[in-house]
Amino acid sequence: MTDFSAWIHTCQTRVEEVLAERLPSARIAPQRLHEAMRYAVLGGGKRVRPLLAFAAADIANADMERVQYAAAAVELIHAYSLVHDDMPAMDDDALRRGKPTVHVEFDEATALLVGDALQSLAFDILASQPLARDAATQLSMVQLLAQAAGSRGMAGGQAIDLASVGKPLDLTELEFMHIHKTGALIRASVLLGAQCGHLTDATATALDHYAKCIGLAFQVVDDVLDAEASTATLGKTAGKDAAHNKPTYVSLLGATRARELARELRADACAALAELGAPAERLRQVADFVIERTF
Ligand code: GRG
Repeated sequence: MTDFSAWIHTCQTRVEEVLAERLPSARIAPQRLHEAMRYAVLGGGKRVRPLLAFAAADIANADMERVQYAAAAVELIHAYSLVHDDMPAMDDDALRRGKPTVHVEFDEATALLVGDALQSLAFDILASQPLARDAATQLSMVQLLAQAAGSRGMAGGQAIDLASVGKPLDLTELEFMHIHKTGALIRASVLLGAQCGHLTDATATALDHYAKCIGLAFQVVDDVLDAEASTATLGKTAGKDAAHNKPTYVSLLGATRARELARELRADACAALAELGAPAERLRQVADFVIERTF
């Protein structure tokens, strides 16, 4: 095991433990809702957003005992978005993280409530213990996550996505959509991890640039994988973008150019870290992980 894969394993285990502990037990009423919440969140996913939060924490000398809660909060928002996105009114998918989606395994009403309750739990966790050096910073962290998830962030990006099926978006419009739908939460993951420690304005600006580039690169790679990887490898239905005539980086640029673009975005992201030296090494490694992933 390389040092990086050991680190990934440690971070994934840590966030899994926090999530397992903070998600209500399936033995507590309402049992079925709690069971479905745990089903949606535990034991699956790459945990990319928590990895970004942990990696950014290195820059700010943040205590892992604190960062783990910021990491869990972003993962809960992400999990909620996947549950809702898979529902018939949105992407209508039956497979997620290698198992039936929540509305298939349970029912649609439960899936709606799972998403709602996961979102609330994310903010409960972010607000319920000291994470930042002072209360004002912590309040700004709550606001950062709220804005990233809201109508001018992820939910807004999803609205644009739903409205653009079958429409010929150009690259600028596609980028605008993904900056919101995928990029906003990825940016929040990086900034929240770092805000658990001490940050100068210059470092925050560098991290913001890194996060924006990685958020977009993540989506470019997602588009390539949807076109090229198998359902078994992805654990979700492959080839959906083309089947639904969705504009993607692959449909606009072709897979080869899309892969090049992802690497250019990684280079741009890492250039932003140049001044930060050795503590930025994990962020460079996570950038490689995001770009080179196969699922
Ligand atoms: C329903 C408000 C609302 C938003 C949904 C994020 C999103 C918006 C929809 C997910 C659909 C999708 C496939 C988006 C592309 C990028 C993405 C978020 C992929 C899934 O994330 P991964 O690869 O998943 O990090 P795992 O399962 O590894 O956590």
